[in-house]
Amino acid sequence: MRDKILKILREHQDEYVSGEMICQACGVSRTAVWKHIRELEERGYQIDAVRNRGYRLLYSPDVVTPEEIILGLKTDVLGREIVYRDQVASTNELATELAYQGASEGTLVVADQQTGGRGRRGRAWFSPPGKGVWMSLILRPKLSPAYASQLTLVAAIALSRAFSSLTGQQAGIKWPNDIFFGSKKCCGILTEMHADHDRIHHIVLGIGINVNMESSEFPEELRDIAVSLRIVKGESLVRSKVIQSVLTYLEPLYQQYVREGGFSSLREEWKLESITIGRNVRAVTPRGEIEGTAVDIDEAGALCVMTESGEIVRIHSAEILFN
Ligand code: BTX
Repeated sequence: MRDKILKILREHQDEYVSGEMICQACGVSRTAVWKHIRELEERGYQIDAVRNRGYRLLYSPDVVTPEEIILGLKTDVLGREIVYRDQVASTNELATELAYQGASEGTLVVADQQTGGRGRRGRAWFSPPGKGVWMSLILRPKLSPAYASQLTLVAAIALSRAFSSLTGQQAGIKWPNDIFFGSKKCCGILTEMHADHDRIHHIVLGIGINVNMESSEFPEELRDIAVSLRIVKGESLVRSKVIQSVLTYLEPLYQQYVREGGFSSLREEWKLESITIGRNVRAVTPRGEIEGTAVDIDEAGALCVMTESGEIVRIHSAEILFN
């Protein structure tokens, strides 16, 4: 209901909309309308209310609530259900719980702040309030578990494209799960799945995006390695629009990944967004370090590194450092 009222106020931003008109459009009482208006105000919206004239929206805050994300979202599946929290330990954790409870394909879990945001291998992900997009999508692709980790690569294509388009600057993928501008990271992806031997039950695709932080707002240890879309663009962005853009770029790529059975048909598109191929890298793997030049990505998404001896090593999981 709040979504509907907000939509009406948005459509008439330059004029007052009578309480009566809202009541009729929404099929609720005047008292109910007034209650929803109060709730919107509590969430930071400024709404002018004038006797005998009605309501006018003066200001919308930069929030990542469902009503802001839904308005103008053009996807069919991704983000059609949205679960929002002001604060959560980790959206991946909450999304996992909801997935086990049967949440539908495409459900988006989003929080203003994470108190225990995680990266890979138990690392922490800095997720302060009001500045970033901390979100997880619940996906249920009918694929074998072998393809699950490839979803990270598919999402990376969408994110890189979305960020380039939002900022006007070229973003790029650092294999496997980071999006960079130049030598600094603005986004990380954490894909977690629940599967049995032959099928995926669900994948939680976690995405953390630094949107509006200034350099000084990053903790000391991240200042040299992290960047936000705002720093790159030179002006702040509306976080709900960032989410909409990501979902819009991701949906067709995700559908292709499901239809074609994995990442391989998207390999060339991944390469166009990559900042990894052609670089001298050090890959820190569970079985030791490999140094060489990243020369390709294979059909399964493994990074192909040519060592000094000319041997090509396929790397499936590693920490990549640029030399
Ligand atoms: P990663 O393991 O590849 O990267 C984690 C590393 O990135 C950290 O050790 C730190 O050096 C650096 N780092 C931490 N926070 C930031 C930040 N805000 N910006 C840039 N660099 C940072 C990457 O893991 C995957 C991160 C996924 C985060 C999302 S947020 C929504 C969802 N919920 C959740 O708990 N995790 C995911």
